[in-house]
Amino acid sequence: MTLADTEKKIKSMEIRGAGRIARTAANALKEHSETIKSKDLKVFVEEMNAAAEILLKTRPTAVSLPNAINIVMKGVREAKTYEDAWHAVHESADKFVKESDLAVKKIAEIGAARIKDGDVVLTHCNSEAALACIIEAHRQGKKFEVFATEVRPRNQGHITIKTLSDAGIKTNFIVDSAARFFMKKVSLVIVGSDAVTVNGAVVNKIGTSQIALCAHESRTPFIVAAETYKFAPKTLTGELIEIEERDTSEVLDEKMAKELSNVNIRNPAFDFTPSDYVDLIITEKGAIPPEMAYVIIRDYLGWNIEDFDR
Ligand code: RUB
Repeated sequence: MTLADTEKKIKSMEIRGAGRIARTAANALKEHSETIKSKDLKVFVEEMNAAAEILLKTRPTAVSLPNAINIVMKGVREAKTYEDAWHAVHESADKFVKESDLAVKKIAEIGAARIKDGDVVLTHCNSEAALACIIEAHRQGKKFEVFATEVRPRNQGHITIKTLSDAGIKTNFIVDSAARFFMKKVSLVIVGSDAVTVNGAVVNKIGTSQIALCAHESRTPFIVAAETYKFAPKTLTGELIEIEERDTSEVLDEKMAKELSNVNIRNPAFDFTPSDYVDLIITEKGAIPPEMAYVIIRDYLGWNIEDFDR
């Protein structure tokens, strides 16, 4: 796949979900390095930086994207020779993809342990990490059922119910606004994340925070499955996560929208769930309270305030 194809597929959401976006970007940088004809280090670094910039702009919210790009580009920017730079891209991209797959497997093991016989699990959107926990619990023979939301406007819930159904898991499909209606029946909410901030707030698909609020109201545990590369280093400086606002045509038919001259259509793709509504974040390093997000960013991802230009 060319860099332009990858850019298009991420922007159009043919490739979507924070983990997949990150792995695709790492692979895209590796593949792009093979198309660079020059063996001059400066030219190579410039062309790789340009590719990284293009990928960074594809979607603004999923922090896994800049984190993956930083991991792959670190060795390129530090290399003293063209050969070192070329090898750095290949090694770091392969390592990132491998570790990302392993992280999801580890999260699945830890998350599955939170699901017990008789549970009713609600999930929102289509998260590979959250679904991995549910599918692993089912593989272990636990008997439970799932509520999956529709996820307007892009209907990622359709992908979720197909995956759950194919896995043989009893699933109820509901519209997003029915989450509170059914929350009394739900014993556990599991969602994924596009970003976790230093204060433990979780950024995920629009509607997640409403579900968290309902779960809080009915004392239903709300857990988040998130690899450590979903944690956002730049929030150490107080910087906020940009919430992507997508095209209004996803929400309302363009013809109808044109007729409604007094109607302003809004389409934020993600929202923030404050740490108060999050019981646990399951990472590949273990299940942590959201208050430990700072520790993950500092001690595990290795970021300090000094790493940012002031
Ligand atoms: C996807 C979404 C997912 C997270 C986590 O949004 O909100 O819950 O990305 O997914 P979109 P994963 O469809 O707009 O990309 O666990 O697969 O990384």
